[in-house]
Amino acid sequence: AEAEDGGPQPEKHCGHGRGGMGEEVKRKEDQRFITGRGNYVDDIKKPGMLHCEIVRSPHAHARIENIDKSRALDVDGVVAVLTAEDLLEYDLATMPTLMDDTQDVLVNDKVKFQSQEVAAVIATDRYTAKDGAEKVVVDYDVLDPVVDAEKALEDDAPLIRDDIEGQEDNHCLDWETGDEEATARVFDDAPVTVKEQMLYQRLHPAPIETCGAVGDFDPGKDKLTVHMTSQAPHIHRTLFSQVSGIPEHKVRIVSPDVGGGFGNKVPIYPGYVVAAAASYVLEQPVKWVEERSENIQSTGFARDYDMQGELAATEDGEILAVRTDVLADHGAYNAVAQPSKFPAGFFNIFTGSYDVDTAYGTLTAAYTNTAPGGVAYRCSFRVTEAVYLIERMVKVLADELEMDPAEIRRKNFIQPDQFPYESPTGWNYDSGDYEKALDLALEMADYDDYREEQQRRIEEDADKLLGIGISSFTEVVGAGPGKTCDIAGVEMFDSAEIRVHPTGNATVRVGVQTQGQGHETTFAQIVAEELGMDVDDITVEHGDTDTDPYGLGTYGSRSTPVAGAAAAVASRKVREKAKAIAANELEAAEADITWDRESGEFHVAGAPDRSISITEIAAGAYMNKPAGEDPGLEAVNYYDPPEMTYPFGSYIVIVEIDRETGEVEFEKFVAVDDCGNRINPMIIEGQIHGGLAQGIGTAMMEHVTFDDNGNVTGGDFMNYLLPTSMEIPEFETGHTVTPSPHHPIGAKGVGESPTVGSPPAIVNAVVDAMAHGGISHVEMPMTPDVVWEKLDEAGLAM
Ligand code: MCN
Ligand code: CUM
Repeated sequence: AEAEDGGPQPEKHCGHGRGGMGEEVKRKEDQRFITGRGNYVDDIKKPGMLHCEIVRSPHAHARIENIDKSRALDVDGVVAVLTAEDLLEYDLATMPTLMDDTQDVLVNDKVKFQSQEVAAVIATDRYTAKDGAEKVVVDYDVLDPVVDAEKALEDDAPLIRDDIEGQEDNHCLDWETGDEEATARVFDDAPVTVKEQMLYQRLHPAPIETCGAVGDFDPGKDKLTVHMTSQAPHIHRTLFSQVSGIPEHKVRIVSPDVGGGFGNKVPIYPGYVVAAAASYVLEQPVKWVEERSENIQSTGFARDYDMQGELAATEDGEILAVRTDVLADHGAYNAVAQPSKFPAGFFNIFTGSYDVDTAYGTLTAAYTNTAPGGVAYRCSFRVTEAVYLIERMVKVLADELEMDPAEIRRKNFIQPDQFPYESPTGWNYDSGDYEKALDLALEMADYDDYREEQQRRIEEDADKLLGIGISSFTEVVGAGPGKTCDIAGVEMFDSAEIRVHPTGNATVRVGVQTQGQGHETTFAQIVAEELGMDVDDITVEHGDTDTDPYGLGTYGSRSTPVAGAAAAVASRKVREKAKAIAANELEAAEADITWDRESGEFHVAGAPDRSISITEIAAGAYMNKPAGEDPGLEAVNYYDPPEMTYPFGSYIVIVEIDRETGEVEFEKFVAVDDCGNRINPMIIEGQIHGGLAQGIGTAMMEHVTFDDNGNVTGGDFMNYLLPTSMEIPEFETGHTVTPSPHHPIGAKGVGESPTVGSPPAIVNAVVDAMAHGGISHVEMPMTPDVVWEKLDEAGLAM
């Protein structure tokens, strides 16, 4: 799919003032967002619309003995109370998860986590629905819960999944990758080995907008429309159709403006199904929107990987092998949202940016009495965990060998001429120049000066310690290809459709769905670049399965690598057709017509003054088409990527630690990213700032916790702490450009890089400050009390 002119060149701002690739076009969508004119699910109002409130279990593990609806039904304005029994009639009591498990829509027999959905109250307004929900009487036989993955696998642990035939314990799945024997041999013979245990704690994506849906069954048309907070409307339509038995062309999913997704809006939740089912049963629209605590307590969480990392190395710091063993908490169901053939997501790339020949990884996952999930939150399907593991381990090794952590990275990096590079777990990295990114970051961070300052403070026994942390991460984004990546059997491709209208402007429809990433701007920029049009003459639409081409949705930073490629290829198809019309209009032979990227016009070879733009050609396509050509000027492309893309970066974090309080302050925060050719540098910068803030939240504050009775103790914003502008330092961002060789415009994804790359840099910085006291690891979130205990352990507390 190479353009005849080779496509945009790296680092060349080739927007030519029309808002194409590389220009800092202001986000088109922001006008409506900042003037309060966005249209979110909760803004949708339909005549006769009813409201749904879900009754949730206060217990983490309990058998339901009886549900008494009568008092709720007595409440004025309550229209219906639905339980599993009612849904069974329609075969809707359970739903498949994205990993082929079966989850109760409403609990049929046994509650498996606190806040699980037990009944739904439908009423004329939300307050009445809530009043009704309080009057549903549920008798529970409370059982012992287990909320810890390790305890869940002990012999005497209560069995959670007695609904699965033959299931005798809480074991969910095993996974392995790499070569066990070869790795063991290297470890046996290695001059140096290091080992560390680290928990990547349970997080929640916590988007500003919680999840919600408006189900609207139209008996006249026999059609179900569901407006819902969805990162993947098309696959959700397919699943809705499969579960409900309503033919797919009679189901329409609309994802309107979405107030942040971060992975939280990839799975299907019981609330969506209940709203749709209730509207089907009652033949009236039904809205369900969850509250904050419902969102944190019941929808897809992130991480919860307890990882052991090991490195084998030479005395001078050459890494010989990587080994890891993970205990994963999957919650009550296996509801991880990731390509179905990858039970541990893309954790496979745990050898990171380093040229290591030998590696082996194993994972055991357990069921616990906690909400199901395990993917979301800017993670590229477990790459976050993989990057944390390897970047932490490299620091551990550097400290063991008393080597500079920048130096040890440089020594082990995969070199630019080694790409395409196959990792020891069989993954093919497309391109990279890791040393260049690290060097730029070191320079921006005044690395050497800070190292001296750090030493000075140690010698002077200063009140505040200085720590310098590095992370040189490699990401993998842009799933498919379809042959290896699928969601519920549907291959992971993506799509774009372009229609150039008679008056010379265009509508572009894509199979992905923005939640704040600025797609209405950046997809228009790709098309503007490829067709020489002005970005303002292009409208991007998405999120409506009735009109958009099928696509797999936005997550895993796949929109640019996959749908972005589709937009470029579709543009080139339009250009191909436009060429014939240009020849006709310019009264020249088609063979003499060339495309000039600079002017964005077709030219007649040898006659530079004879040129024509797509805008002018559009009229010709409808009003003066050449003989033998079909009318119209449009194209569609379904793009199955040949490979994923591997963005990377180097982050350097410098912290000050107060020896009296354990408080950590950011002195400097440098982020150098490489996402190949850049579409909109300003949007990239915004993505990086947001992602770094979330990385800080991860490292310093966020943790979904439980008590022994299975109560969620970190289930609201009083207890689940998100960083605000007060906790976020100034970021210094930089970039290098290493284009993806297989992507039509050389672009890689970037949306998740900052959240993937920053937590290990932050932890490495805090560890670095205390390394002279013998500290090799600090668990996240690194709240002041956690840090102070480590200071105390190292004899550094004051
Ligand atoms: N971009 C660019 N040039 C590149 C790469 C990307 O200009 N070389 C632009 C894109 O055109 C797009 C944005 O950067 O406008 C992010 O692109 P990409 O990396 O392809 O990621 P996606 O669009 O697929 O977004 C998904 C990613 C994920 S998985 C999470 S989680 C996340 C994130 O984006 N959720 C977000 N960023 C978010 N930002 C906001 N505001 N809200 C969310 O919910
Ligand atoms: Cu992994 S969070 Mo994003 O993929 O939607």
